[in-house]
Amino acid sequence: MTRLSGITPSGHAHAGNYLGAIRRWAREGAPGDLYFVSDLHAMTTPYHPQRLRAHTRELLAVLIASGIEPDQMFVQSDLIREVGALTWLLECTCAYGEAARMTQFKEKAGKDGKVTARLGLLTYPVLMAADILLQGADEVPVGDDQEQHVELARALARRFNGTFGEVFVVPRAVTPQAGARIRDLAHPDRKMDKSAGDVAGVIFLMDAPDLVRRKVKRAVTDSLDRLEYRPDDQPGLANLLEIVAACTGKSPREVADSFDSYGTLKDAAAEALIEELRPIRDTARTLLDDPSELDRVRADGAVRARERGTHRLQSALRLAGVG
Ligand code: AQP
Repeated sequence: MTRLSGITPSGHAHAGNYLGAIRRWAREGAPGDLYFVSDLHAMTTPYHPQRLRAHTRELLAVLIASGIEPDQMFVQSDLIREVGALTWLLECTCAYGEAARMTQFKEKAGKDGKVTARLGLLTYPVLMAADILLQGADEVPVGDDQEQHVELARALARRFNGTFGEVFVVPRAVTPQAGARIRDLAHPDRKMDKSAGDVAGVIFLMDAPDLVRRKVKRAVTDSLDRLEYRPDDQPGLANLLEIVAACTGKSPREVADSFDSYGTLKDAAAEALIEELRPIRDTARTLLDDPSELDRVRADGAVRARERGTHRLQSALRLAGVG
């Protein structure tokens, strides 16, 4: 069984990515799982080319440093010819209305979306379908916001198979076990985000320990001064408790019971994060300082991912009457 998960280099990887997703991939992943850095997905809104390249390498290094097997990962753009070709076949299978009604497109495109949004923002779910169908993924673990896109991939796979001939595995969206959902320390009303404009409340995996301490010290809590786990009433405090819980394996309530002031809890949260992230940061830094190892993993990953997908692409092209 093949399960496919992607992570977009839309910024530096943060503690939320790690505690909520990457760490689980490393600990609970099965041998058939595939992980890819979805750099082409980061191009649907304005971006900076050098930064995109650097974030892509950093994410690859973080995936390796986290313990995911290097032979299970690849970078999406290394397959741009295959993925691009399949995207075109699928775009010619997809109705405009199907793409235009995607909730994420409507949200990200905004009010004037139809006029000013990049065409790639509209068609990106079809690119995502191509990623999934090219690799023959059976399962795609996604949050609520991406479920609709996997539904589209299912619809396109069925339609293509029905119209031209059986070639694609019809994928299933699966909901991953609820992991830690880490909030922005400075704005606990929103999740920790790679592309946040204000990074004061975002703990990046590559942040130095002193910077982590400073960011956690300034985390927004509240004025109730009551150390209880109440996510609805005290989201900032709950976030710190969840962070310590995610790092120590305790429940947030147990963590709340073991502290008697916000100050000591913040110190513990900072130290827990620093220790949890230290091995990832150190190994990722070593990999980034020695580009040859990272280049080798990347090149091998590209070869394997291409081998997995090429026969499907060739069959699809032949059945569609081209190539
Ligand atoms: N704050 C978070 N807490 C827990 N898990 C999180 N993830 C993202 N933010 C948190 C999980 O990380 C995986 C990869 O995410 P993605 O690359 O698809 O990015 P995203 O979900 O859109 O959120 P980001 O990382 O903050 O990026 P941008 O700025 O582009 O929105 C996913 O499994 C996601 O759930």
